Amino acid sequence: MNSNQPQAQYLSDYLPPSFFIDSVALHIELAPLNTKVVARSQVVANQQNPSDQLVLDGINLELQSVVINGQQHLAYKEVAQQLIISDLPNEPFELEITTHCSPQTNTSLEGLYLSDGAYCTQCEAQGFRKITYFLDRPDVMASYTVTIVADKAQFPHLLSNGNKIEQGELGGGKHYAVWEDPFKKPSYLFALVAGDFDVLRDQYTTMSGRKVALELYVDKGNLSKAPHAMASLINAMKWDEERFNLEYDLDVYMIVAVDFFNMGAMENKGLNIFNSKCVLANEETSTDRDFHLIESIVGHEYFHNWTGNRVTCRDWFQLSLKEGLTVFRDQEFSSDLGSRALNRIDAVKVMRTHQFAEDAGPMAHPIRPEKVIEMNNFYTVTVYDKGAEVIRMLHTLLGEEGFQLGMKLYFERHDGQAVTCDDFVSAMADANAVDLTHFAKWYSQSGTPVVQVAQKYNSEAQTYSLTLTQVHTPSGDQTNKENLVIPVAIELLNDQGEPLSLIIDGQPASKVLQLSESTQTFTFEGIVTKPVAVVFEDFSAPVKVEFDQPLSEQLHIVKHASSEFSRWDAQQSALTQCVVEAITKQSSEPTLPASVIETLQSIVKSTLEGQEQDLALVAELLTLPSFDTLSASFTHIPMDDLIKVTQSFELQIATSLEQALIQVIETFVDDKQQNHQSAAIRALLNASMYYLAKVNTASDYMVSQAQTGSMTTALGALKAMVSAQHSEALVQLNAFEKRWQDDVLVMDKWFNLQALRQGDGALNAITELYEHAHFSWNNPNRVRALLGPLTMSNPLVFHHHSGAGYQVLGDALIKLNDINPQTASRLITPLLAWKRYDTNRQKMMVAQLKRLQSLPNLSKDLFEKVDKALA
Ligand code: B3K
Ligand code: ZN
Repeated sequence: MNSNQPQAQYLSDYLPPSFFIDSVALHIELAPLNTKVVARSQVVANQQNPSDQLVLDGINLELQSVVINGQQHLAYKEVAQQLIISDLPNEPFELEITTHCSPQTNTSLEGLYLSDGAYCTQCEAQGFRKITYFLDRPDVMASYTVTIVADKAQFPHLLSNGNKIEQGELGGGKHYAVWEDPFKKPSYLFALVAGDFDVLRDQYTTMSGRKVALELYVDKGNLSKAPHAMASLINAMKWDEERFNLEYDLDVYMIVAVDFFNMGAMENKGLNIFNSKCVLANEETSTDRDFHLIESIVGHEYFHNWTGNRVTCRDWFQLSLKEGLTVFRDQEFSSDLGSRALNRIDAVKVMRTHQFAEDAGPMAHPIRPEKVIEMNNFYTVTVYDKGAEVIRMLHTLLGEEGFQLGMKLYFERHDGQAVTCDDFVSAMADANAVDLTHFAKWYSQSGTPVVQVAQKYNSEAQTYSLTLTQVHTPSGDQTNKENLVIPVAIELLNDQGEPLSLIIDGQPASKVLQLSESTQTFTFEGIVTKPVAVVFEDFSAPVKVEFDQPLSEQLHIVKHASSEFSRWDAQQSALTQCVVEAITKQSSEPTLPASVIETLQSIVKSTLEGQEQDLALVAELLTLPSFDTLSASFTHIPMDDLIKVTQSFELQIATSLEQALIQVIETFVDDKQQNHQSAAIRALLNASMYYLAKVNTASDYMVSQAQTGSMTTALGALKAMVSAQHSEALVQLNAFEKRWQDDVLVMDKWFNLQALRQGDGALNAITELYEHAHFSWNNPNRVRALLGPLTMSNPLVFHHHSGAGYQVLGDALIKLNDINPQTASRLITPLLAWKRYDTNRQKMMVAQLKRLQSLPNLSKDLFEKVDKALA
């Protein structure tokens, strides 16, 4: 192997650190090109893994001096992103390192950088090493005292973790603040912010009566967009007390919104830093999705205070310890506050659209990865979302009470420690006196299991049997697979749609069957007529289900299942089955079966008659599975057929529902209020407009929504018009741009819509937007707003047989490789799946991957993915 190639790290090589840093005092003098950082650390040798050299991590730092116990120290060398210090004292010692760094030229947005003139940091996973030389690993936990010095007029707010213990004036217009964090933490939770902000203040009294100051820092002029995030924070604090008995622990909780940010947000202790897109909202400029997303991300970062910060990860392979668990917690938060069914639908869409694809491609990895080149590449849907599904399965198996007992024991054992996923599972097992050894294999096995379901009804014996078989195929990273413990929640419905009692061996049976062997049969007794089985109710395990269930049974579930989620799920599988059959049969005129159309019609009819409880669920029931979800049914994606069939089915639905949908838009009116009921109406109106645009009707209504509707319906109308290539689409897009040109976050929505344009010339029109005044290659929000939808949600243009779409992505990745490797690495995903396309497309996708591979300065981030994809 070429020695210049980035090296992989392995979970199996974990060793404890040779030294600990108990406390560190940072003195940081901010300057755009030359920030001075003095780090004074108290260093103690770790007798468990002794070494006579102290090896510190550091990237892009200019070293000024190394001082040990007050004496200049010269026994060190700087090599490839490390500082190796030798001739160390035998006793604990004080190490003072002075370095310079350059926030202004740091376009990676990792470490210390400038966002629109404000200093901010992003240290997870390994960004602290861009600020100072340090033991930048999560099992080194220190207490921090931070002094920040900056120009007072330009940077009136100087923030860091913990509590402010001092502040004052210095000469030359400068001032300083000193922050102390009483909780020991790993370096990835360090944060610093300096800038000029508007502040929204509030207060929260915790369950034990402590008062916590809440502060939300936003760019000047944005205060009107802060209240929703503040309300979400208060809801999250209250919810975590009520459901998990967890209370906040510092005197202040700060959130800062910045516009230049690689991800959604970051849970730094006491000082969360957020992408402005995930904080700022008001009723005029934001969609219902935005409001929901903000609530869930504010909750997520808050919940990390216990699951992540108080108990953190021993090493980065354990990332799911905090992320899977915290996603589970934020999903529960959103479900307790809003609609459980819709939250479940959202979560399952992420699994089926993105996670299954990841598990089927070259980046497949277990939720606890075993081999990593660039850690930032592992903040994945597998670690986060499949990780949350694994936690959810534990919850399903142990029940709420058992799960909470496990959480309690986990905190009793590990508060203040850096631990492993095994520690978490042990706490769950011990608190419930159960053996979870077999279950724990979910942490080490990648790939999506398939569960085959066979049903048999015996009318004489009045028994109904379900035979479940688990099948595991080798994934890109792992050939040997083992059987897993799979919870299979079921419901049996009679022909009236009523749920039946479950009796096995004469005893009432749990509705959660446990499949742990290769094949098991479960036989239910006292079943007088053949029932309809709802299997994997609420997606009780992250698996693909193969069940040759007749269409009529699936539609029976759509009508009658107790779980609203399962109604939607059955509808999705019925529609998927129709798409797959049309493609397999190669019908020249694919036709949706009449029974499917009738089911859709009856759903709209009962909606109009006021018999459907949740209109947002109706909107979901009317919508075809996404292109990516449908693609998951094929090993080789029949691109052109899939596009043809879905377009044809959408048109058939539109034609047959046209009159009913016109009635829908005439009956339901958007009152522009922020509550679930109003949001549900908007979801239904958007689903209706999407179909109506396909049959070129209700144009006036759509134009009026685009111009005067709420942000949700305006975007719904525009999306409907753009994807139907409606004659008014471009005129309305231009009008929208004029109206919102001063609001960057709304302009991102406009970029989203532009990226969905169809037809000849669409790709050119999209790339011309690189020159738009609002577009910037340095800002991940702008890049993602344009290239995200183009590459992920516009298959017709991106996968055009000319390969022009792939070329556009290749060009963008080459540019971003220099500017911001993390953003590049997120955008490359569609190219990684090249093996799933036809030979012509394969060749063109590979050509782009090879272009990247040949770059002399290919980042670790892209290297890891390109290398795996081409292996
Ligand atoms: N923990 C951060 C993500 C950090 C990503 C580093 N590339 C946000 C979150 O999951 O809450
Ligand atoms: Zn998280």
